[in-house]
Amino acid sequence: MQFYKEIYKRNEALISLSCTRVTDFAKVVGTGRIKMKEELVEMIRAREARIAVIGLGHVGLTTAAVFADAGFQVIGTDLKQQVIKAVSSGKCCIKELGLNELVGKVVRQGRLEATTNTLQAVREANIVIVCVQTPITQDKEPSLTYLRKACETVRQELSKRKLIVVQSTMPPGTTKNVVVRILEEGSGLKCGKDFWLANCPERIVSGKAIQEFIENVRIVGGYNSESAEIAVELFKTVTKGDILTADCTSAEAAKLAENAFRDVNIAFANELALICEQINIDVIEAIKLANTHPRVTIHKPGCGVGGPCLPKDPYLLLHPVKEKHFKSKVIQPSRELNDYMSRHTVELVVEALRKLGKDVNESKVAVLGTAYKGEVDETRNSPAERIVCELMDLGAEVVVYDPFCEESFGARKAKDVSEAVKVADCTVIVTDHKMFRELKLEKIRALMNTNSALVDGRRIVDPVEAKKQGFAYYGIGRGVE
Ligand code: SAJ
Repeated sequence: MQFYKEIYKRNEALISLSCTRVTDFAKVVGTGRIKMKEELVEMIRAREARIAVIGLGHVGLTTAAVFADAGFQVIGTDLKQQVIKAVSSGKCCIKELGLNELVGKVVRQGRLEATTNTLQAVREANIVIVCVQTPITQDKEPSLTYLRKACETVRQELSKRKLIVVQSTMPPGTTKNVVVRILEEGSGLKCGKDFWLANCPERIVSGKAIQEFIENVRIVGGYNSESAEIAVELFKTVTKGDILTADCTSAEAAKLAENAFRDVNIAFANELALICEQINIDVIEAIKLANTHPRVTIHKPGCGVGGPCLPKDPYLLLHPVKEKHFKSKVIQPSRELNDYMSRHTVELVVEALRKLGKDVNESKVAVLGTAYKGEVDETRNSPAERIVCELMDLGAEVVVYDPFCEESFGARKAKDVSEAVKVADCTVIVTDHKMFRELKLEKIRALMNTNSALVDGRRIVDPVEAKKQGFAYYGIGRGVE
C-alpha cells in the first residue's frame, strides 16, 4: 500500500509543482535518478528505446512482434536455432491468428530481428523483456532453470538505466527473492536505483494472443515505484486495456490465481459430470440451466485439462506455502480431479467396448485430437498423452489423428479422420477442434466396425444424432440409458 501511496504522491507533486519546485523535489529523490528515469521514459515515448525479448515462444514472439509493430526496434532471442531461422526469414513456427503476417511485416520493415546471441541483444537494449518458460518437475516443483539462466545472462550485460521486465509466470516471491538477487549479484548495481525491474505477467490465451496482448488489462508489478512507472509507460505504447500497478509479489499471485481459478472451476464441472453420470442425467443440460442464473458461470467438463499453464500454475501458487505445511483443500484436489479425467475417459472406452462384447486388448481405438485444446498445435500436457498411453498399455491398437499436431504419443498416426476410424471399434474425441465438431457421423459410422462406440471427451457431438446413426454413445457427464 505504501508503495501506491508513493506513486500517487509523487505524480501529484510533479503535476502541481512549478519548475523550480520540481528541481527541489528531485533533490530529495536524487536528481540523477529522476533524470535517468525521465530519459528512458522519453525514449519509450519516442520509440527510441531498443527492446530485447528473451524467449520467442508463444508469449515472447507475440510480445516482440507487437512492440515492433508499435515502432520499436526489437531483437528477439531464443536458444533454438530453427526458431531464429524462421523468425529471421519473416515466418513464425506457431499457429496463432495473425502472428505469421505480423512477424512477416515487422521483419520486412527491419524492426524485428532474431538471434541466438542473447548477450549481445541485452547489451544493445534499453529494455529487456524475459519470456522464458517456468515448468514444473515430475514432483510438481517449480523449475526455474530457464528463468535463472535468462537472468544470469542479463546480469552479464546489465548496465545503468535498463528496464528489465519479466513476463514469465512465477511462484509468488520469485521477483524479490530470485530475480533481484541474480541481477544484483556481482554486478555492483542496485535494483530500483541503477536499473529498474517489473514483473508483468502475460495473460494471453492461445489462438487470440495478439488481440488479448493489446486489449487485456495489464498488471504491472514494480520492484519499486519508479520501475512501475517506466513499465507502465512501456505498456501504454501497445495496450488498449487498463494498466494496473501492484507490488511484484501481488502481481505474481494474481496471475496464478487466474489460472488456479479456471482449473478449480473446470474441476467443479468435472465433478458435476461424474455425479450426472451416476444419476443418469446430462451434465451439459444441467450446466446450461444453472448458468442462466446471473451469478453462475460453470465451465465445461471434459476428458482433461492440458496446456502449458493450467496443469502447473496451481502448483506454482501453492509452492511458497508448501514448506509451511499448508494443506490445500480446494486447489490441489481440483488439480488431481482434472488429472483423473483422462483415466475416466479410458474407463468409458473400456466399458463401452465391454458392453459391445469386446475386449480392449483386441480392439482398435481411434483417438481424434492430440492438441490440448481446439484450434491449437500444442500438445504440452495434453490429456491425449495419458489416454493414448493407457489404452496402449491395456493392449488396444491405437491410431491418432490431429489436423495441426505431429505428436502421436507413440501411437500410429493417420493422415486423416477416415484413415483413423477405419475398422475401429471405438472412436474417442479428445480435442474440440472445429473439424471434429463438424464430423459427418454417418460417414464415420460406415467406416468403423459394425458394432462400434463413440466416446465424446469434449461433448461436441449431438448424442441423439450419434445414436440415430447406430453408435453406442458415451459422453463425459452423460449417463448411459
Ligand atoms: N478446458 C476445459 N473446460 C473449459 C475450459 C478449458 O476442460 O471450460 C480445458 C481445455 O480443453 C484445455 C485446458 O482446459 O485442455 C486449458 O485451456 P484454456 O482455455 O484455459 O487455455 P490456456 O491454458 O491456453 O490459457 C490459460 C488462460 N487463462 C485463463 O483463462 C484464466 C490464458 O488467459 C492465460 O494467459 C494462459 O492460460 C497462460 O499463459 O497462463
